[in-house]
Amino acid sequence: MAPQFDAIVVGAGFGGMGAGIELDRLGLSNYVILEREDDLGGTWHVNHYPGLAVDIASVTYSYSFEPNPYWSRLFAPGRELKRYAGHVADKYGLRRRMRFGTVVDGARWDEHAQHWTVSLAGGETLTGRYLLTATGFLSQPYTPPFPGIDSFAGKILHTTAWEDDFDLTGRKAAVIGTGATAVQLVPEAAERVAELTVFQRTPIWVVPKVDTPIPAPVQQLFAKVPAAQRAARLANTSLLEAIMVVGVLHYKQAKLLNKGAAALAKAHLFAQVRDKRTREQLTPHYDFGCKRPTFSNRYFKVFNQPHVRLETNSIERIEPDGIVTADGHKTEIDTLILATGFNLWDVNFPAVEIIGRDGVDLGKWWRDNRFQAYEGITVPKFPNFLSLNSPYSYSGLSYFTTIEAQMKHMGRLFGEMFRRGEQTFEVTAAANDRFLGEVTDKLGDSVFYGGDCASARSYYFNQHGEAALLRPSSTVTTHRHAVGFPLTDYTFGAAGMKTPA
Ligand code: NA7
Repeated sequence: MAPQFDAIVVGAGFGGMGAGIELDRLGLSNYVILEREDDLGGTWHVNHYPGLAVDIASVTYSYSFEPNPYWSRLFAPGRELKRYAGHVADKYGLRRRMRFGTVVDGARWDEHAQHWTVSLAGGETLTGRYLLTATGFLSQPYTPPFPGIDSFAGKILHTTAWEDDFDLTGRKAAVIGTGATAVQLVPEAAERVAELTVFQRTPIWVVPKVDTPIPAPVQQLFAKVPAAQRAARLANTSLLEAIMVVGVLHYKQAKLLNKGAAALAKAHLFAQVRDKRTREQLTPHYDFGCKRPTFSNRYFKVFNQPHVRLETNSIERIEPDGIVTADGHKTEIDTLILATGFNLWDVNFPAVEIIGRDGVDLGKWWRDNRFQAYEGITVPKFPNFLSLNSPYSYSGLSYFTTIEAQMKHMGRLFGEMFRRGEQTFEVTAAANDRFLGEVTDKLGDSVFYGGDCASARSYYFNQHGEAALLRPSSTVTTHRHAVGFPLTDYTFGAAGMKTPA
């Protein structure tokens, strides 16, 4: 029996939208994009806390084939990213394929019918020949189980569930967490509240942000002469690439560049914070790049203000009117802001239950073996399945580098399958093992293994201490592989797959 859809895509963020555009290009136009939220845009729909902006320059953080000449700043505010997502969805006819408020419970490969059966919360099931999960890396918000948090009598806000009409004016607030989100939010919150305490467990490397408005004449130039924006993109992407490839992935060969980045961040801190003890507390004791560094010209300065305090003692419990730290001190608050990030490794790989051939459960398999995916996109025993947010898939600093490489991988894979007149594909175990071996070897040169990451508490590392998120390749190499991987790395079939070698 034919499945209802050519393909089922899970997630209507930039990854899922890229997949939809590629499916159309391949002629697989009968697809549906399932989204648990009430609108498209993924991260840029869910997050709308004050100060939200992209932290990769906007000329690079966008689809290369759909440049937006009208970014208002070098680093566009979050609402412009959300608007851009809406523009892309309309232009490429994606919105009519999207089903919002649709929570996927799980997906199971039907060996007999050679298609995927996707179960939705509420009991409905859908069938699709191909399954593509684009559920993001940072999509499962994390609230630490602080003792007493349920007893808190004031307002609790997680940064992923911001209430736009909640007024911070005059509040006695705490922000827990000092990741990239807090670095954006804290200066905004400090402007409004009466008192602010920032609870830091691990300091973050922060370098100066070279950010300016993009004047209207430049926007018009980008609109009239797309080559000008392409040149700006190339220049920015090359810079990011140098930082990533040389400073992070080739740490062993280029320690000096890595140390230079740390020195820049330290000089920035020295220039911005007057109090020596506060400076010491804000200084990381792990190498630059072990966890996601960020940019800001406003974050450090906040700690000079008399109504802002940095708290570095660990949180022991939360009471109805405050937070008690391990030294016994209680900070009285009426507003608790959780900038505590996301859970990647326990609940996000994969974000929904995926059962492949022979009843193999992807999450269990990853946890019992190692987190792995061939070219960061396919997994043995999971026919006709593309996992777009896989271990070792993230390449380059801009997520669009990864998205577009994966679109190219899809193009080559489906192109070959069609050429053979087949309908199913599965990566071989041998190809998967080879890829895992290669990335493991190459990561030996990276700051993750060569540097000192002991105190970083970085989400790049999984529960086994493996840095299994980033692909240790340059953007150029990743894209070359996407259009040139050996076709023999896959087996193809019509009905009734053969077990791959
Ligand atoms: P992150 O980078 O995961 O940051 C979460 C922060 O919350 C981080 O400072 C954590 O400290 C802190 N945290 C988490 N649990 C606790 C507990 N139990 N006690 C104290 N502090 C805690 O998430 P973000 O939202 O800031 O950024 C996510 C990405 O968005 C970012 O990397 C960019 O790519 C954009 P820790 O460091 O674990 O000690």
